[in-house]
Amino acid sequence: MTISDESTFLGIDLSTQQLKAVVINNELQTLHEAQVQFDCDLPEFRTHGGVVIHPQDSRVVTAPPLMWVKALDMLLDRLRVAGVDFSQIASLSGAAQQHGSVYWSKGALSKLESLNPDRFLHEQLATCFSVTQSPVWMDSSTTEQCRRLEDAVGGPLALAELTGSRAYERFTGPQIAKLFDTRPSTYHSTERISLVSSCVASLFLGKYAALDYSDASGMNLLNIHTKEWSQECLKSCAPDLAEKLGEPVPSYSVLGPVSDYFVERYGFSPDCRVVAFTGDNPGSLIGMCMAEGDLVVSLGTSDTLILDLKKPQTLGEGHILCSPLTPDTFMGLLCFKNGSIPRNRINEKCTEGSWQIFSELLDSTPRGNFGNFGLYYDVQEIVPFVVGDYRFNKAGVHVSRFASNEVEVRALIEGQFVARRAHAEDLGFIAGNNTRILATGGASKNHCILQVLADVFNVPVYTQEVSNSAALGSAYQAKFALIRESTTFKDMTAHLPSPTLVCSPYKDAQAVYNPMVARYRAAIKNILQNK
Ligand code: XUL
Repeated sequence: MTISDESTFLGIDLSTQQLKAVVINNELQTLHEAQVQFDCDLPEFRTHGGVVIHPQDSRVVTAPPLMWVKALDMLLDRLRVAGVDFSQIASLSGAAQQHGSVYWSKGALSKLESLNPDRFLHEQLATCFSVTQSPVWMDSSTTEQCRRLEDAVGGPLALAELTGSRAYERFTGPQIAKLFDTRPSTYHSTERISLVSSCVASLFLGKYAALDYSDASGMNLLNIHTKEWSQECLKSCAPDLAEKLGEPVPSYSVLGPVSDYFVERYGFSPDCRVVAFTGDNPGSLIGMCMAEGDLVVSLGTSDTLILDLKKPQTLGEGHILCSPLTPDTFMGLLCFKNGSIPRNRINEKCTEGSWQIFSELLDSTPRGNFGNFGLYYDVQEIVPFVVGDYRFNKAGVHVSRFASNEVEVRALIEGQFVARRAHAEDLGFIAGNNTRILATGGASKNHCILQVLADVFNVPVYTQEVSNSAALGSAYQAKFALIRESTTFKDMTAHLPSPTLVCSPYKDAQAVYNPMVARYRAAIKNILQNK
């Protein structure tokens, strides 16, 4: 499709709790947004926070793929009501929560290829999933499969060198291995395995969409250097896996035209192109328009850090993913499950839920918190693999509580950011003169929290008026994929407003927080040894 001044681009983001869409114009300005909240808009699927935590084993966390399908029907209806002219959309792309897997049963492809535009998608695809509860990124039930995969390739570091990560419980390879171990006949009755991202792309395409390199890097299966499946890894997880996954493609690939279903039901142009979907973190990297040296810190349900890396480095913890924008570069990713979960709990406990008082308490304590230090993990953390509350006084002695609410509040925020910094440094992050932190996510609205972030990293913190970086990034990718032969992403986005400086570090920040990072490393070593 040729792009005109009237062309628009659609970006989708299927996150843990909701499905969102943004439509932008040719100048990359937002025209329309819509969203569907899984818990309240689709209560029949009985999710909490978009997921089901299994009562008999809380490490098992899933979501029904049919709920995501039904959400797409609703989202498109909401866009229509909002006045979106679907015929102007030149291309669309999307992002989704990473690592989750969708299992299509035998015969699903022919259903996808012959969708009837008079009926909802969820009615027609109701029997298309061989696994009705898809494992999602919050699942941590595959430790056994992780060890087996690491052993198969020569240990955790060898796996990290090959696939960008040592084995992680939520990664798709160990998840597929668990399905094969525990339900082999279900595995065999599966004709295709999608990531959550490529599942949504498949709906738009009306056939199975290829996985993109960036999201495929979150599976422990892709050789991130050659961009091919690692045969050793596939073999260790399950038989005939290559054919169930299909060939991965660059994230900016145009996969084909939108399916007739969308043309006839919503009035999409038959020329509208579907661009490969990717993970929400790669999508955010695009949406935040990261410049060299930037660190994106997203403060949401989970806290995630994104680094732009020219070269991958072998690592103990954290992830290296193929870049969604360029063929030969990489991105570093760290994901901490205990982001807003402990922030909300400590806020409830210390202020009965008032963020205003929380901020006042944080501001009333000095940097360094009189030597008190705390780490709070409500749920099993990914990095480090610990759970529980740990409080230490000035003398480094383990204490069960702090003397005041203000000390507790500061201990939480300092402890979180000191941990984020230690692991970012392990991943290759070095604060230089031009380094900026681009903060996003719910807690980035709180300047007192961002001041602690600036001080701990000793780096200025900026924010952007981007409420949903992954959906916006997908809309940018939709356009970029059509014009990348003739321009760079940097040029395409050069006219967009620059991020706003919100906090600069205080002069004494390094002196206060460098020792605290060392203290964190020692505390974690100790906690892990005494587990
Ligand atoms: C990244 C991760 C999460 C999900 C959540 O590794 O597990 O950030 O992508 O959406």
